[in-house]
Amino acid sequence: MDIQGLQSKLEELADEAVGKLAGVEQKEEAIQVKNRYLGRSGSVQELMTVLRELPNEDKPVAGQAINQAKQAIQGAFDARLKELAQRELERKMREETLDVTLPGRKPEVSLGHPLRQVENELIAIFEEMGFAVAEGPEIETDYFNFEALNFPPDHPARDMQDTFMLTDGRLLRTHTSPVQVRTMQAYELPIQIISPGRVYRCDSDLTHSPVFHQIEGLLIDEEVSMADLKGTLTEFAQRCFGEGTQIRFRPSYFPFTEPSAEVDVECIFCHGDGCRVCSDTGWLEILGSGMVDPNVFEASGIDPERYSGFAFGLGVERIAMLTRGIGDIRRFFENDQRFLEQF
Ligand code: FA5
Repeated sequence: MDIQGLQSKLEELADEAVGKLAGVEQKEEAIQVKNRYLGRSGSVQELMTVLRELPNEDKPVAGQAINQAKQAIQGAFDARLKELAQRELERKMREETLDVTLPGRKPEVSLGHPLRQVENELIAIFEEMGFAVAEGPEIETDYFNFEALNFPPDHPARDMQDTFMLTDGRLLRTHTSPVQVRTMQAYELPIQIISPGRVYRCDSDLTHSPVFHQIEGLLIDEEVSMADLKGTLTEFAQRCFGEGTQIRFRPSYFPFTEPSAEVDVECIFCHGDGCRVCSDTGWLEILGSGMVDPNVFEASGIDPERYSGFAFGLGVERIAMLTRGIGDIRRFFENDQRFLEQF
């Protein structure tokens, strides 16, 4: 092939490549076409062998012609890629339009589980009244859950709380009262603590759950009397259920308090008139309480001649059911989104 032949072949190849590139619809296709002409074994590259055989005086002109053909193909390739990218952008903009006039979506803000809300409210009330928070383990020994709380072995009072036993002899605590003992043994007197936490009993119906939450209260000092217990719980009830709320004490029995009392609050639904929730009594039971039994003091090395104290234990679910108007305790543990969203 002579120089003229080479020039016209190059023009022909360049025209052909430019024409093909103008028709491709995909980037990958464009790359294939370009490689077919400019790749290492592409048609333009093949003509380099012709260049080598030309007389020396024709070589610069041939070189220039080859470069021109390469530039024309490369230019058409770049231009086509730009067009394809622009087209893709326009398509996306058309399809992914954003209507800025649509109303905004509110982010879902969780205010916590209703039980946690109530527990936090109760803790805040007691903290304002001067109680500090103490905690204890959920897996307990018989000693802390029963023995040091004046439940002798085989005493029928142990049946008051159906216990989940572990195979190693330990148990899931049946109440938060073991924290009383742990606190008496670890803290200096005077003591004024509450202890919130999960407790477990083999117990299940509309108002009883096998896992539930209690808040224990304990105050020990010199000359603490039943009047202090009544004053503290009255103040608590008014802060929790509203100004002027009445409470009453009913004699009861707990091995670790003497005397013991169950505390009822004036029914927050009928204010004492009698309704379905309070079984027409006008009162709702909310907690157990009493003066710390001298045997409990002695088990923890506290002199009952010098010190006295009161303790109480309330059920968080009970208060949550009352203040949130919930009739079935199991609702708290089912994690039904429709229920939880109401709080
Ligand atoms: C006790 O657990 C005592 N430790 C409370 C106490 C502490 C008395 C300090 C004296 C001094 P009782 O078993 O009554 O007492 O439980 C206290 C409260 O826990 C009850 O009033 C009730 O509100 C709640 N409760 C008891 N069992 C369940 C249960 N299975 N499910 C949900 N709440 C329960």
